Amino acid sequence: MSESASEQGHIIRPYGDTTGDGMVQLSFTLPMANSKVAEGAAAQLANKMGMDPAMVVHAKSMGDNFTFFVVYGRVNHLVDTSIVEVVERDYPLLTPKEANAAIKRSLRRRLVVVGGCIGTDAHTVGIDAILNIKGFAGEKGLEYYRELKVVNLGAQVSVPDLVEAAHAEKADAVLVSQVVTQRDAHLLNTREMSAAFRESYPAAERPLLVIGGPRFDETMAAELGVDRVFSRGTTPGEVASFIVHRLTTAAKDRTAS
Ligand code: B12
Repeated sequence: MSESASEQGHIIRPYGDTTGDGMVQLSFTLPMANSKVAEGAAAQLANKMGMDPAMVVHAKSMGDNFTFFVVYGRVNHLVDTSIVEVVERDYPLLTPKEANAAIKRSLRRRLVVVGGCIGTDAHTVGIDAILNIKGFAGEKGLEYYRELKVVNLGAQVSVPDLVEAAHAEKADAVLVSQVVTQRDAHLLNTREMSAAFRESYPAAERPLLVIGGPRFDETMAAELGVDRVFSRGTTPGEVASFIVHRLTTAAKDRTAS
């Protein structure tokens, strides 16, 4: 480690027992019955991943032929926090009152939001946390906002049905949830969805496309063809603030030009 970098505080390493000891914890499943050999295999995998020493601290059978492991051990890797890339919030957080006022002022009508889970995904708890009046993490959902009209289409909505609903409702924003990530279904479905909206709308009239789910990488918006990606722990207030900011700024830009 270069002395100046560590002195500046942006080079760090993990710790478990004592500061800077490099200890981390890793969990995974191997397709083997629980046994001494399976534990050895888990330690070998952890070693190959750079953990040395690697201690198997938990092994639990998952059915007959699978074992879940937790391995605790030391890594020598350093982290440079000055080169981390994340999506920072680039819009102000509004209260529902402020969001309603901004919509009224710039759109002079209610802002329409259409949402749902696409593909075969039936995990509606996440989108409901954002849309339903009861909300999430102590915040009311978008249905609580007087100036928002929310149409929640629920689970397993096909992309053509979503596009049709967006047209029928004159949606300003479309909010889509994808929780299942097996075989990258969330990425494939999102790309299909964004392509369908681009095909169906002239560029200037396309609704704002927002995708969310616990295993999305927030830096992937452009690659997926959407306007914003939200990940785990998102609150309704963040989503409402983003939509209002983007759509009321766009309305202002249109008025100015
Ligand atoms: C509850 C649950 C179910 C319920 C769903 C009920 C319902 N109505 O939603 C039931 C029992 C039906 C179910 C079924 C299945 N499930 Co399930 N389920 C879960 C579980 C335990 C919790 C998910 C949840 O509700 N989280 C709480 C919400 C609030 O969190 P969230 O979804 O992350 O949402 C937040 C953010 O991500 C974000 N967000 C989410 N969506 C959106 C959208 C927008 C627009 C925005 C802005 C933000 C946003 O905001 C939310 C609030 O912060 C998870 C495991 C887990 N602990 O996460 C497995 C899990 C998701 N399920 C899984 C699986 C495999 C299945 C099944 C395939 C099982 C099976 N073999 O049948 C089926 C699939 C059914 C289907 N067709 O989709 C796997 C997925 C694995 C993977 N890699 O894809 C998980 C991870 C469990 C596991 N470890 O194996 N499941």
